[in-house]
Amino acid sequence: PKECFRKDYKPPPYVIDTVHLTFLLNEDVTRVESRLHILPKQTDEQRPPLFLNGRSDVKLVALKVNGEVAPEDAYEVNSSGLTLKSPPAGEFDLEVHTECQPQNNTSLEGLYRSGGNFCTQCEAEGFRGITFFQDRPDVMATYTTRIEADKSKYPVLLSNGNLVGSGELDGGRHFTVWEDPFRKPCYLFALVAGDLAMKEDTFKTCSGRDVALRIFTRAHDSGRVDFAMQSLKRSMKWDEEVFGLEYDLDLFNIVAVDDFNMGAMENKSLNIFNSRLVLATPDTATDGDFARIEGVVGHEYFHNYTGNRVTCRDWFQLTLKEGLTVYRDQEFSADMNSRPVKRVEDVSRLRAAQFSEDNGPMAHPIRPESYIKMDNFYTLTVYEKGAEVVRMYEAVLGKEGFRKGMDLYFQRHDGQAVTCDDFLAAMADANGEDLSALGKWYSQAGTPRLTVTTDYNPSDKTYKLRFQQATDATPGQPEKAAVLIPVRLGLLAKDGSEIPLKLQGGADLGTETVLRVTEADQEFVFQDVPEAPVPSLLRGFSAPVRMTVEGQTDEDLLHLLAHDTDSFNRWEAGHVLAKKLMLVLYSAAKDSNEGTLEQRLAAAGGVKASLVGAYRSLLTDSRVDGTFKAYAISLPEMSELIDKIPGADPTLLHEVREFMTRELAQQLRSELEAAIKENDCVPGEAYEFSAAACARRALKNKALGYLSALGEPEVTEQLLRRLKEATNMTDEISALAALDRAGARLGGTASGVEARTAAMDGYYSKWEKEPLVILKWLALQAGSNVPGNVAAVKRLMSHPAFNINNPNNCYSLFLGFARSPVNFHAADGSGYEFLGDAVLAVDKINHQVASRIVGAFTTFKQYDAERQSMMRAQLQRILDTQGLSENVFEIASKSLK
Ligand code: BAL
Ligand code: ZN
Repeated sequence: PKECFRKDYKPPPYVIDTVHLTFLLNEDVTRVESRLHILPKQTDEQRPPLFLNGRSDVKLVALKVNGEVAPEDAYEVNSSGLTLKSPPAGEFDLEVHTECQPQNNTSLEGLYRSGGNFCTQCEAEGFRGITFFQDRPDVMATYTTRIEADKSKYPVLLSNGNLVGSGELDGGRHFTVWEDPFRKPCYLFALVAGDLAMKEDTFKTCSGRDVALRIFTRAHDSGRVDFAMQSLKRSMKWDEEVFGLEYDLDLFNIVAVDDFNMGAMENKSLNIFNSRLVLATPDTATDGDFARIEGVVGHEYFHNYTGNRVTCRDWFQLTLKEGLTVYRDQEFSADMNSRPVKRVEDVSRLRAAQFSEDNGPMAHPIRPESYIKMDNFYTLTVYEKGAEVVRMYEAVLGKEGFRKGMDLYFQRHDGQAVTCDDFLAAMADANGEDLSALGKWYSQAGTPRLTVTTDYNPSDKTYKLRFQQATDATPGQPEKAAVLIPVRLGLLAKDGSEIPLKLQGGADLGTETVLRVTEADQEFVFQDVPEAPVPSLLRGFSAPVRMTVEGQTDEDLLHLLAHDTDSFNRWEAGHVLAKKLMLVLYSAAKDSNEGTLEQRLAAAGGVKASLVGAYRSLLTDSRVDGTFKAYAISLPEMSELIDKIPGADPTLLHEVREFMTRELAQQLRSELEAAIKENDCVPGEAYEFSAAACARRALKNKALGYLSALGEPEVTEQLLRRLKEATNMTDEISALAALDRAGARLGGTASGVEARTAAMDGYYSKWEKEPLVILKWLALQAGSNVPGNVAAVKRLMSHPAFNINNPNNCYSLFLGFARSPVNFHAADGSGYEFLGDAVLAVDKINHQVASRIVGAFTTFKQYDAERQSMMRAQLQRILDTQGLSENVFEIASKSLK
């Protein structure tokens, strides 16, 4: 396979100015006629051949140059594209007629079928699966699209832009014509044809224009789009208010499809969504689902400017649009709901998953240097770390400075395909700042470690903070430079108040400031500090680093937990406290073989009174939001700790976590029961997706989750009753998950296991006609820690509810399974073998989905020697398989390097 490098970028030799597409959609063979008006960039003498990317399942049936059929020796076609050897002088028209069979396209890239309808997915390089084209984002053209199809089967025919024509054709067929006035790269092209129901609304923009908003679904789903529609309207308003960005066409369409590799796609004015991110009613979707729908609807809408109007020059720049748009959707969700909760969620996700990506064989900078398959770089690093990098501009420049930078970015680059450097330059120039130190975040992989030492001098009342930063080597990058780390901070006095900040020889800074740490080793000295403070550092997680504060005591953490004005750092203090204890208990469990695990952990001191006390005070603090409380009493995820445990045993770590959960449940029982009572549903109460209502459900269900870990029959009975009586999916699935946990706790004993089985069966009978609801059931069973569950998961593969061709099914079952520390990491290797088989089976159908599954093996270096070798063996087995896709090859081969 060929690797592409960022350093090899060359501008396209030809400009495609206009594209006229005609789709003749049929059940067997679909014909695509493309007419391109092409402008050369060089003089006629220097004209190079014109290469258009293609794919082997797209068959060329005719090629015309300036209206004349091209002789066969004028061009060459192979599996990667078409070369026109000597393009004519000056501007010219090229007509490319092709045939394809969307009904056989299981890759779900290019033109394919889902649920009997036609749809497309072109990002990153799917357009070449529709027709031969310069398939790269810096070729921006205007598109006119005519679609012809059978009218009864496909009454709805959609593409980008405005509808400019429609009519009847012979043989029961009809057509529509769409014109998109905005230049766009081909990855933003979209087409949908199908029998779809439509819900319509309007949005009046800030300049008074009415925009028609339409959401298309299959008929039986049309009652589930109200929330997505409201989210869209809120997004449109928010972008006007916060960034001054007004929607630019009179129509905005969203189509929900069941078979979709990604979450959603921002095609110009015709967003296509995975149905799980559009359809929601309280009985079928959880609070988490509602929040994700709001965030993703916002995300795709925000791309209209950050991605579509200003796009990427090449795919190495993907974070330019994705990091920025994730930052924008995070801010939107924070403004719509609880800002502190949103920040805790985003940071938790980053640390649980992106940090391990940054620490593994696929580590790459947010702007990668090379790829074999671009699809493999739609990663947490490009998206989530990319968003953190954007957030650092905000930390350094302030909200106003950030907005000035955004304004200049659009002013300079509207209608262009640009680079991350252009973004940095706009931010810097708009603020008259040298931001070159931020530039290193684009080119350097790995998570910097920031070590902080503090020193208070009572005699001269100075307080010294020393920051040392280092980044571990990552594949291909042995040496690392220091990066700019904005450290937002405050200093707390003994009474919990904030100490005014003044750097030596500097101005008063109020009670919070952002220090710019740029050196490998750097000191800052504050003056007039009346007493030894407790520092509150990296407030709001102002940089994506792993921070260690030397000498930080449990008392310091409890002080921050009680008094910090920064809610993120309050949460963080409890989190650090729990992490420290979990590591101590893990070592105790690992280092001794005497007695049962329970006895060893108890002998090591069990769960410390300080943590119990901290959680108790949080639970009973009436000022704290319920969702925030639920997060604050959540023990750290395994993936967050594993970095600190060389050669970790994931199953043992899981057992330690379960032990801590049980201990906390026992010791906090009365507080947990009170939280359930106080936050329980009021009979007859209607579901509401509001921060307050979500907070009540979150805390109640967290408390129930804790109690379920005890595996007591009374709790199980209560959960069964709750499962039956639940009036919304949040409560229903929480009860089911808690029953699963209780079942796992009880291992082979009858009551818990029976209750779990009965609950799973009951849920299936209730929801078997609702594929999205069944996804949760698949994921719960697949991810269960009931010992020996791999056999049950294998059986699920032949359950009528499971369809291996559907990405959501694969994500629920296979990625769900990979989340089980007990079964994926089973000591006998059965879990690894099962997942290896899954990768190979799925790779025959859908390369992108297979490469996401193989990703589960890339963390092998974190585990003990036996598991490492078994995981490596699976990667090797996969790599040795004939006919492997480039997608899976890239991940497996880079992992084994
Ligand atoms: N552009 C791919 C889907 C998304 O990030 O919105
Ligand atoms: Zn995006």
